[in-house]
Amino acid sequence: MIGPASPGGGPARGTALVRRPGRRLAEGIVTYTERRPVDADLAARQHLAYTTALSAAGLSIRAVPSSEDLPDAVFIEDTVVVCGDLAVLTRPGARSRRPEIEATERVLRDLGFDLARIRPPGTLDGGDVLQVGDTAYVGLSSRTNTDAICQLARLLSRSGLRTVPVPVRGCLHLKTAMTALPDGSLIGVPDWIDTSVLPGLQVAQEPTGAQVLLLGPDRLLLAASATRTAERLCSDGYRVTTVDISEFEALDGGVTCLSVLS
Ligand code: CIR
Repeated sequence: MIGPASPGGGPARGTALVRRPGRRLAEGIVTYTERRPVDADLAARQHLAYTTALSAAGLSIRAVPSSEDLPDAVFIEDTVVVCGDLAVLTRPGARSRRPEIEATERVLRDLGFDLARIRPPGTLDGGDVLQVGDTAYVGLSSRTNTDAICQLARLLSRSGLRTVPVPVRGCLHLKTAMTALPDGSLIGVPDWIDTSVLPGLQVAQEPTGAQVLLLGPDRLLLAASATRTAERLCSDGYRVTTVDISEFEALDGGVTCLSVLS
């Protein structure tokens, strides 16, 4: 959880950690999409609209200082896994992203989190960790390895969570492929994950991935690119807000990767 330290001890709840994109955003890593130009001004406006949508949902925003030297730092989700008062600093699979951890760590320390970290030879991106109730699904992906999954499983077991590794293929992270709805059901793109280890998966066949961020018991934030999923979830009775994040999608980013929610 992220927020100002609470009077009762431990960090306060209901906060979103974000990191503004820098001017060199276009130099971010591209693995699964064809590289195309990224408009830094448009990206800045899209990021502001994203942050505004989080505020409108009642979250208080805590910004980690942006960095001009780290093009992928806007994808802050990959730097930490938060579970209650515990923040597990990751060790990103892409070496160029490892310096991003420092600024996240400083803010989390300020906020009073209990800090732990993934150690070598483990590599883990936060985008591979989906917590649903007392289960943490962790993508075994091109960025996250088995060693890190074992380390994370040990850390999360102290908070009563069980860890289920989920092989991921054809997309960057587990949360690109799948996310959870407020009732705990899973939704995503079955071609990109090993569904045999999952209790069930509603199909959301979107070209850019699962693209659903849970903001409350009936409130969801979706990427504007996920049009069919947005229509379906609206008709299922959810309050759906959409945001255009095209400039981040161009760098393999999705709607969850721009924040860490508590
Ligand atoms: C990368 O390749 O690391 C970035 N360009 C995109 C990271 C997206 N992160 C996420 O979906 N959690």
